[in-house]
Amino acid sequence: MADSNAERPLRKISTAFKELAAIVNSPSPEVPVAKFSHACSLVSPLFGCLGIAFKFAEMDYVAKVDDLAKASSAVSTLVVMVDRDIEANCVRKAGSHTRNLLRVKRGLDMFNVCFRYYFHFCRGNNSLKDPASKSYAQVFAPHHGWAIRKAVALGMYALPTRSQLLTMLNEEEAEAKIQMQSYVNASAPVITYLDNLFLSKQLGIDW
Ligand code: 1PW
Repeated sequence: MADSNAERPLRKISTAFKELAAIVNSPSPEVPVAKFSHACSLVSPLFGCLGIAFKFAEMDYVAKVDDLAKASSAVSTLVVMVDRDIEANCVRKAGSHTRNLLRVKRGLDMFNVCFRYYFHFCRGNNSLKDPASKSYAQVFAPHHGWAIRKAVALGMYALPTRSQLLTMLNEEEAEAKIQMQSYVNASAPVITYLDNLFLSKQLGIDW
């Protein structure tokens, strides 16, 4: 049984992304960096659920979200943040806010894809290896070198089972699916918004 007093990360994530979706779906979207980085920080526990092999992925994601949170004290919206990096000519520089934003976007996208695979191909299957491998292959692998791809492939053998994951998320199967679907729906327009932000400024999204 799910413990009603414990944290339920999936619900927090879906609520936060519904709020972001409402902003990006508005006629002139202004996404506050603080609100965006807070929503992204709620996703960090999902990386933490993937097992010890993915500790490095969690640390990398958390560091990049922290960088965006820090940026929010000096810049209001994501557009302003990206414009500042363009002016400073540092968009692609390691550690730039814009570069970190692109990496964080991939993290959001990976869970979006992972949850969708989970629904369509893994009914009744207790392993997370298929949805996790497929979403990694689709979203991150094209941007990672051999060593990282190899480490991730090995980590796939140490993923928790679906039941272990549900226990960590403190959810029953049915409710978890509702919350995952809600994240899939809400994060889609947010991810599209971010892609369009990069493309509209001719920054590209494949680096
Ligand atoms: C749904 C389960 C899927 C599990 C796979 C999770 C793997 C996520 C990828 C994490 C990669 C961590 C290793 C760090 C890589 C960095 O070199 C790279 N960061 C990312 C997020 O791609 C680039 O970072 P940089 O050079 O811009 O600081």
